[in-house]
Amino acid sequence: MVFVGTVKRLMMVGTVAGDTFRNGGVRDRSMGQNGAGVLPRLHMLHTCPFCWKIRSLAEHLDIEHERIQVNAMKTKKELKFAGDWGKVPVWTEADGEVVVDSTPIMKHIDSKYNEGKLWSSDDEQRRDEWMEWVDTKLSKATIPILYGGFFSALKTTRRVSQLETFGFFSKRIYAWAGFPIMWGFIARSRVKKDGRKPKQLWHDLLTEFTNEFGGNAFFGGSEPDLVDFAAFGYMRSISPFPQFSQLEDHASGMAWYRRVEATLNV
Ligand SMILES: N[C@@H](CCC(=O)N[C@@H](CS)C(=O)NCC(=O)O)C(=O)O
Repeated sequence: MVFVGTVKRLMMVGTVAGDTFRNGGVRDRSMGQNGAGVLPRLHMLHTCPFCWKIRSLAEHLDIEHERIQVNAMKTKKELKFAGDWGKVPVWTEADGEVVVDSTPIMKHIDSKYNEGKLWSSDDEQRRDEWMEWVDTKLSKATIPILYGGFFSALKTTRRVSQLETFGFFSKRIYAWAGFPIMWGFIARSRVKKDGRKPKQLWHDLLTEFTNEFGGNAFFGGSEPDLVDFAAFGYMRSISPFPQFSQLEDHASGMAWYRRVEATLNV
């Protein structure tokens, strides 16, 4: 039983994609143990792609907030204050309002701190379709590029064990057991299913996305919008890893990435 539980946790650390985004939204307004505070708080994992969406948006809007890096093996326990959700990112307002699920959190932040300007659009159908595209296609491309090959997975697992907070034993278990699990079971089956090499998959997705700009600098036009920040967040989550260099030679994708990056207050 303990082993099964450990394996399950290992599989969840370091990018678990594929959610349907249906359960999100404002969770509760109670001021629990982790409720009220001075600054808004972001419970996160350093290597979680969904968390990078929120970090990037908060940096763009220059929202002062506290980041709490949860123990990667104890997410459920450390996020108990958010009900049964059990996943990062979780955003907690200073008044105790808890919001879960990355895209609903982005919409919430934009609406509360920015009058909803980044989500407002003349073409809501296009915006919604592309947000869905970003949240399914780009989110699913993170595991293959990080874990899709033997050496790639080994490098990623080492880096995750350096970046995340673990206990003494779980860090070592993760560094050794996380690698064959992520590589063997998850990433390889995704790569096989898609049929393309992970780098090619990213390049195709970046081409498809930037082609949609219609000659503009961003998806949102002359300024980035929430769809840009969601896509940017997924791409940025690869930046702490050596595999990011595989994305750097996609010219239009990288030019867009740098343009979005230039709007952040970091
Ligand atoms: N749909 C969610 C997915 C969040 C998610 O899967 N987070 C992962 C880390 S990348 C997690 O916390 N997993 C822990 C678990 O499932 O127990 C979102 O967009 O926020």
